[in-house]
Amino acid sequence: MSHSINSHLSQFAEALFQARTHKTPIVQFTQTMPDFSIEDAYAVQRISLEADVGRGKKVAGYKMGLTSKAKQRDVNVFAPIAGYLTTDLEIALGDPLETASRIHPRVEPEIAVVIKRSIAGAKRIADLPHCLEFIGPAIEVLDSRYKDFTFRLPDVIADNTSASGFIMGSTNYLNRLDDLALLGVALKSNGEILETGAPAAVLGNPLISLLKLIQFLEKQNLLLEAGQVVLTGAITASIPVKPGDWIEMIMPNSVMRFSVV
Ligand code: OOG
Ligand code: MG
Repeated sequence: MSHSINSHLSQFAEALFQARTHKTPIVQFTQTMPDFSIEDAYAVQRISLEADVGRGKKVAGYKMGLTSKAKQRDVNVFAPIAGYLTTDLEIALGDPLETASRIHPRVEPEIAVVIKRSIAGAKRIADLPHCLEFIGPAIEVLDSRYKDFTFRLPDVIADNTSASGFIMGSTNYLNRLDDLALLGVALKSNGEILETGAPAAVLGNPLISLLKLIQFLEKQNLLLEAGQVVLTGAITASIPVKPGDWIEMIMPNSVMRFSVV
């Protein structure tokens, strides 16, 4: 990390915070600073997390992103990324999604987990199920703080992977982990199916995404703890939403519906 960039990291976190607060998108950092690195970007994300905690927010868990080819193609960035979730980002199932507090929101279907007991040293999928309380459908709300919802890899990492909200479903697939990867997902907008997929799109199995997150956190001496939520990454491309839309995510034994206002 060069010195000149290092001194900019707090300013970058502040610029992203201002963009989020005032709903004014900013120019991608990589446009003006081509050597802005992935390491710098995670440092900006870390500064934002600490600032959010300083503002009284609480960490709800973490998210993986760009874990499916569909998503990677969607935003033209081809590597998995991780971000954090705060409790205020959760939207209750059935509540309307507000656009007024966002710049250019999109939604995407995911598999989420809730942790039952701390997971340390997990190496294989088989190490995970007994540590989970829930695994099931969730919808993530994204809102890039960059102009035109475009970015390169370090930009989107710095912007906490576009995190803007999440809605947890209630159907628990813990007792059908064997076929979870191949359970169908459909995303509808105003009654029309816009995206379909299966959780296998996420690195072959969303639990592989969870393993990647655990390993990423372990490098920072962090553990997933009981009650924390993890979004494993979108199964399909995201869809833009606007006031008046009616969104549905359908999976076996699960329909999640909300309106956009
Ligand atoms: C980046 C965040 C990606 C996912 O699930 O793939 C993400 C973006 O698309 O803005 O959350
Ligand atoms: Mg996502």
